[in-house]
Amino acid sequence: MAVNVAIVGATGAVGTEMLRILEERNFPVKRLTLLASSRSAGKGLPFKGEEVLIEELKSSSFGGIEIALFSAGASVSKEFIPHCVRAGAVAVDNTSAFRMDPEVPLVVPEVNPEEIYKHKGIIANPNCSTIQMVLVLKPLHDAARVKRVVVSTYQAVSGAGWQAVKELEEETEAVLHNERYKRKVFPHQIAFNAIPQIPQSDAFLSNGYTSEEMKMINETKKILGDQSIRVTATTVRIPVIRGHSESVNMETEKKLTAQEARDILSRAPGVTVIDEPHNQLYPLATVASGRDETFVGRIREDFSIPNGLNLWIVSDNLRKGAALNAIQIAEKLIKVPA
Ligand code: NAP
Ligand code: 3JN
Repeated sequence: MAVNVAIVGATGAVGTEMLRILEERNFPVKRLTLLASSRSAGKGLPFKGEEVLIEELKSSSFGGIEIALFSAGASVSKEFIPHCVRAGAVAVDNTSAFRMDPEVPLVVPEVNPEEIYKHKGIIANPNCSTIQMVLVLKPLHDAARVKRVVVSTYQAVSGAGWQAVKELEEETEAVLHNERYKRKVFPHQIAFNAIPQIPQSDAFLSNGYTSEEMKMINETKKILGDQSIRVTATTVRIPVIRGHSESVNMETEKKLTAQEARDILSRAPGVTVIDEPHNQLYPLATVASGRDETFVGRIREDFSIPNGLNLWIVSDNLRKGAALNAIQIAEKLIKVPA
């Protein structure tokens, strides 16, 4: 059954990826509406060989829309999703606006698909760093109950939007040519650097964490349906364009050997194990970029505690971390087999 689909934030890093994935997966689109700010209204974007005109987002934009994919920031979602839901559409929201609302399912389709059907008009897509981590944690949690997670991220600049990608490219050129560069996005030089502050624009919270770190902590517990899991996170921006990497240390109730974890993960949906360190094979951002799977490797026992594992997890932040996950939710919503 074909449906009327809208993309809100269609010109953005996530929005353009949504457009590409709808086409790639041949999602049954009856009518496609592309919405963005007044800056983009009147321009066009290609979809299935045709140019689709971009319209300015308004409260009246949702007539006849059945599924709206939101990716224009949390404040836009807070303002416009109520209009969208009143017009009878289901909003799949890529922003943090409703993620922790107890009435709103927070979904990774391979992990908690049953939540999709409990929606009351809004389904939230988790943060990119959370999605790739819970895909790997879920089967290990089912097998051995995860008690504690310590995660450090190495996040690509595309997670901060197009302007951030442009800044990395331009600043890299400037540094290499010993020229001055006026930054607009990051608080420090991102070229040849690592910045332990995500998002770059937010103040640190009173507990010393960033909002990205607290998103990972709170969203993981909600998606796994277990508030008792202890999670701590440090999120870091690195000069990579695409593909978030994560070092995850976890403690389980039941002992899992590295080989048992490898076997479990090799059967996990959406996960691909690359773990041949002696052949220098492990997940890399360059390998994950443009791919749908989440890659895991460097699987080894943490010998400093009785039941510990270390893992290295890499995924394309714009695909599984955002656009693909949202479209997989929409597919399940209209019951299209993936
Ligand atoms: P981006 O490249 O900066 O694009 C922003 C998009 O939002 C553009 O299409 C922009 O339209 C549109 N927009 C901005 N203000 C608007 C307004 N007032 N009304 C209508 N449209 C407006 O950013 P991005 O990386 O795609 O991210 C967009 C949002 O997606 C983020 O703010 C975040 O909430 C969410 N996101 C989620 C994840 C995740 O982890 N799941 C990852 C990245 C982003 P114009 O081109 O017309 O300005
Ligand atoms: O920085 C990244 O790598 C991911 C960024 C996600 C993001 C950026 C701006 C606003 C979000 C998000 O998805 O949590 C938001 C937001 O919606 O609050």
